Amino acid sequence: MSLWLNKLSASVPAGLKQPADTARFELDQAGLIADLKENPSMGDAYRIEQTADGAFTLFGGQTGLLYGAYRLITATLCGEQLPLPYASAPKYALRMINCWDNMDGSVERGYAGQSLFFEDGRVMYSPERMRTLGRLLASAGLNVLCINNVNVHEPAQRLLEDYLPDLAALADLFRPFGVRLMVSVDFSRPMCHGIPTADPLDQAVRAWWKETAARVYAAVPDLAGFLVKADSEGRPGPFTYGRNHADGANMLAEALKPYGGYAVWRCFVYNCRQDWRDTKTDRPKAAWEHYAYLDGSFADNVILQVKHGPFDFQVREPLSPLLLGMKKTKLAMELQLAQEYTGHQIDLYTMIPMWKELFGELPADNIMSVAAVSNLGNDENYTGHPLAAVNLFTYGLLAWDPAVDPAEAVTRWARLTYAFPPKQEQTLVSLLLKTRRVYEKYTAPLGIGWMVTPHDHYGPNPSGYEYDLWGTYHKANRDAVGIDRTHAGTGYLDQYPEEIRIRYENPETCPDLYLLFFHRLPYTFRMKDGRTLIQRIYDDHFEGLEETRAMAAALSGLPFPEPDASVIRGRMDRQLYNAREWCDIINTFFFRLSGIQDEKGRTIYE
Ligand code: GCV
Repeated sequence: MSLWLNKLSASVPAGLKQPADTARFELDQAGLIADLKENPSMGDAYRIEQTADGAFTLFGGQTGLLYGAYRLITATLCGEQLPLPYASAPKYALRMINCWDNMDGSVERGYAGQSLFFEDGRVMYSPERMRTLGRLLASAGLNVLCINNVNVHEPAQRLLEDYLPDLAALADLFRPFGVRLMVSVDFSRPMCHGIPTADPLDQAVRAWWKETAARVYAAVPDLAGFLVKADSEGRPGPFTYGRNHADGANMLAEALKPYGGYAVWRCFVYNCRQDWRDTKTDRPKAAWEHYAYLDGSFADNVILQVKHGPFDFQVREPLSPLLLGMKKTKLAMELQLAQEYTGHQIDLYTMIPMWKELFGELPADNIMSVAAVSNLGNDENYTGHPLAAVNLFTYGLLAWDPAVDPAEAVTRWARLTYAFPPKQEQTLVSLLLKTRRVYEKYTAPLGIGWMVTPHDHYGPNPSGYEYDLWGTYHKANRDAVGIDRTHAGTGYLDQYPEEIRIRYENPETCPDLYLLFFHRLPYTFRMKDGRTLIQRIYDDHFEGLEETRAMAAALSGLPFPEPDASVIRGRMDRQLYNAREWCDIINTFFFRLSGIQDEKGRTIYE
């Protein structure tokens, strides 16, 4: 098994309590240290200086020393020359991983085996693997781990009750790595304790949450807070009581405030029982409609966690307008490392090129955190596909410094993990950086999304969600495809600031890759390069398949060690099959509807 950690040092000895001890150990291993200077006011930040004899002095808070140590060691192992003195501080305060792990051991949208934390309704884990995970997270700069699914099912509610000692023991394991735990909570939980309501303005409910917080923080004093999915896909929430989401979030924030905890409140709220005949409702508009008017009414320890796009982690979505519009509220952008719609950790899909586009558009001030749905599980290599680990590592790097260069980040991961000779490293890095575009080419075209197999979300089914309840329609007919989301259409684009609206509203100037997200267009629409829309769809799909074949050939020439080599080969075979299915099914779907031939005469099935 290859992990980027393997070369950082041997395992961390048991019994370490403080991040600084871990840092000292790492530095001793590398033999680089002259001195560690702890300065609590520096927090996660650090500074590296070099003495005349070449040894290093590291300055930082406890966690700063840890991050500085990892930076120094990775730079040394990667042959990077850090410009000295070197100072660094994270852009985002909470750099979170959200696990969607259930207590029966399953992982919702998990593609790397079973849960690392739970089994058979109990908290159950290997302490050794927890320490490895702690080091994986810390070495990537990540500092919050929410261990249970946002869909909180029995018995996960009891993590704050009879399982609290287990939670405390787990928190002890992660503390040396500067990783604080977080727990997803069930908004209706007071009702299981003799209170007839979960109304956030009810005094008994508020008192119950305060008592709960007091008990929880007595056991886990550094818990990062509670994560909440409310009024979303059947989860309970304040709407039942005629209250809004500020009422709900502020109630939890009040309970957490004395302990420095955050109420992290997800904004994934939409009508998931939509009638496909209803043309008035447009799902991407939902989050804005539920939250934008509440801007300024959230407590200062509430963080609204917003998915990066207005739908749900599709290959291409514009940045959610909520992330741009709520200037008086603390926000976190939510990403998904788990490849739910992007190939299930079977198909290669390196996310950093996509994230760079998103981070590049985020406003500077009120986005104080980032969260990513975990791609981890109890598979030996933690991420199912060994190359999916690049997403965990580079997410951490970007969460620390969104200015990081994608090629540099992927190279750092590749060098630490495999240490290939330069030419082969270059092949691997450029291949990984291409994977997102390749996947995008052979799947749903030009921002339309959703043409996946319903529920499972792997493989093509162009009309699978067309007459369903989820509000995800493309309305392809014999002439045209897509939804008009401009002012003249559903009005979704009106939720954006002027400069962004202008970028997308005219199909003549809208970037090609977003065309079918924002517009309904005839197949004969002329793209900027003169091709018709239908020809562009055919071309992309054939290219995507060809490029997958080329990637398979390139990968097979790389010297991966076992067992990675076999896993990579096996998954690539499955990706080749998937890419061909997508290519042929999407092309056939549009050909049958439009009757328009491929200009290049390639095989499209009747
Ligand atoms: C955890 C999508 C996924 C669900 C997930 C949900 C969410 O609908 O398919 O599995 O539930 O998003 O983000 O809450």
